[in-house]
Amino acid sequence: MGKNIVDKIIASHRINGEDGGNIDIRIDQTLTQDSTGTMVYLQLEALGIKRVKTKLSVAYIDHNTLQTGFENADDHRFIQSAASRYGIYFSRPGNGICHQVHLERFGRPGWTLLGSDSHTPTNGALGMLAIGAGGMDVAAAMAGGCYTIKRPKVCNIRLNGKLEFPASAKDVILKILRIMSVKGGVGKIIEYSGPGVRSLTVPERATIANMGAELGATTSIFPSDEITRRFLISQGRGEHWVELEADEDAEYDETIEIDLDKIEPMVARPHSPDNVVEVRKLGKVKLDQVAIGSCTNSSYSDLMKVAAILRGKKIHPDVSLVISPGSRQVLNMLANNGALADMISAGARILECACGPCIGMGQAPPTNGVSLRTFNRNFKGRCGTSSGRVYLAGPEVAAVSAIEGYITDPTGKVPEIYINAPAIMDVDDSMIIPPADEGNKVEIVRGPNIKPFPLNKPLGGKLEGEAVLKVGDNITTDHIMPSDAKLLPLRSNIPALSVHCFEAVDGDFSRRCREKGGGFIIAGANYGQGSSREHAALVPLYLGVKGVAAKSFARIHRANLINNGILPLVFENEKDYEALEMGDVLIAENIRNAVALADTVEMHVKNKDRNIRLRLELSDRERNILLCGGLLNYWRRKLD
Ligand code: MIC
Ligand code: SF4
Repeated sequence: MGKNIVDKIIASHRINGEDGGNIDIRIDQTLTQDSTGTMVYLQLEALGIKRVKTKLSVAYIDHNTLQTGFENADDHRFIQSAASRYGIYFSRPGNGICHQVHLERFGRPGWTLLGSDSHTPTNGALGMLAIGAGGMDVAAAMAGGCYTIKRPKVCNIRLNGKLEFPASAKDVILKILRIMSVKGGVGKIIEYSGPGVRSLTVPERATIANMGAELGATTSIFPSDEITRRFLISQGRGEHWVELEADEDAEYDETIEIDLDKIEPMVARPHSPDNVVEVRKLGKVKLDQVAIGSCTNSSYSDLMKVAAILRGKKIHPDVSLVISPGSRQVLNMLANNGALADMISAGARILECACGPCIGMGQAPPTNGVSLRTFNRNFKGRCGTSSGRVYLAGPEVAAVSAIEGYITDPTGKVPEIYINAPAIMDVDDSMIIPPADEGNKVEIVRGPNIKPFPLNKPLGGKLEGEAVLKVGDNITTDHIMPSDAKLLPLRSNIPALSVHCFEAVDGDFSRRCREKGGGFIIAGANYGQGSSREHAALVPLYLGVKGVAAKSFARIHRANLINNGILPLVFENEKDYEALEMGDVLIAENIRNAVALADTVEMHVKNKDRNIRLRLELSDRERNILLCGGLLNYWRRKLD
């Protein structure tokens, strides 16, 4: 039987044999960004290593760049000094969004990448196995540990035909989200193939791979072909190219066919990226704001298309248009070829090359405001305005809509635009600082905002606690640990952050946990979808949360719970989910034995005098991590 691309990379990176469907793989590269990075480097320090063992590790600063107080700037210094000490490249604030810069400067076909950000799969566009993970997993990979993946199902999306203007790569992934939903990719890797792949540039592939995260997929991957080779040559890295295609007779667990020529402009409506409809069927939606940028859609070609649409026009007087280029390379090129001037003349407000409004760092829309964004997530409140309504679309729809003042299908409104990126891009790595040769001489700079992170204890014999919260399906990490301009500066200060845990869902949660000494969270399906932020586990740990009983979990968050010694428990009978109420007292006797050996655990609901059964869907390694009280304790023991 022939091999698909995923099989080939796993085969060349696996360390041991397969253990109950779990595979340990070697990690070639890591990336971190600042909002998860401070924690990663604190954890790396705690592992006590001298120098990272990966082939390449990069620390980016792109999320917290507002610097409204000393906190962000202090975190940047801490990360810069830790990077230099441990042998990590440092991409300075202003150099761009981690996934875009990594694609341009570092990603390599056939290699593995582990990143402390859920959109790390963007680099799957280059034929890389690029996976998003919690900070502790990334720290462990840098320390020379492997990364364990559950053997995923490989879902083949076969692309036929060719996109026709104004349809774009964003519309392809929005269409796939409509077909598969935000849960449809859980436990799967999406591998793209078919003749349509050859019509897509690397940045277009990156847009599609990027939003595979919204499907819940482990990652997405494209072949490495002649187009990949030309992209790498344009970045002065032709020598990094290797060909990587699936064998002709490769097998997949599932295949979906997409005809690119039938794709038309799409839009995701509030408040979920899979709430997708064709723009022409949307009806009239008046806009207050249009935001163009993010790791999904801020490549050179995306922004050149935007500039071409805006050229000689003015934006609608009721719309605020903000544009954040994905990297300094992109911004420099737009500045040099005049496209930036076209945007500015049209009325665009140019932001720095960073995540910016995508993570609520500025540009929150007005009360009840409607914002159209080329980003990847439109969860309620993420934009910084709880009553805000965020729609997601591609750059063509966004640019035309900024002029019209309402969400508009560009079909027939603008002449066809095709952008050919230059054969050689402007490469300037002066904002990427190599690590010190003698790392041990570098002192780590620590500001007063950096507080120690909570560390769990080995699992005891009995667990008891109240159900301190009950929530429904598809709870995102933005619900659990919100992030905006006020909260991101607190990412290295768990005690301060803990006051805001679950704030938008239940303003009393944090106080209740303190009063009751923590307890259990009761949740529906796909609990913890979205971001990789480990804070969505670290903060509940700090508040005393011992376990989450859910119908199902999102991949990265489940791993983050385990890595912090919090039990992910799955209802055997979903009726028990319905029956449980906040305030119920749950007791698990002999929990240590159950976690060590059993597939289920019985919990006694004390105030109702009944028992419920929960599944422990754990690998041997996960059992050990939970018994040790988290991954840091587990690795310390291993490294000892
Ligand atoms: C996101 O897009 O939600 C983030 C902000 O990039 C997160 C990381 C974080 O919360 O710091 C992610 O995607 O992992
Ligand atoms: Fe940054 Fe937004 Fe991309 Fe997350 S999704 S990495 S916040 S641009």
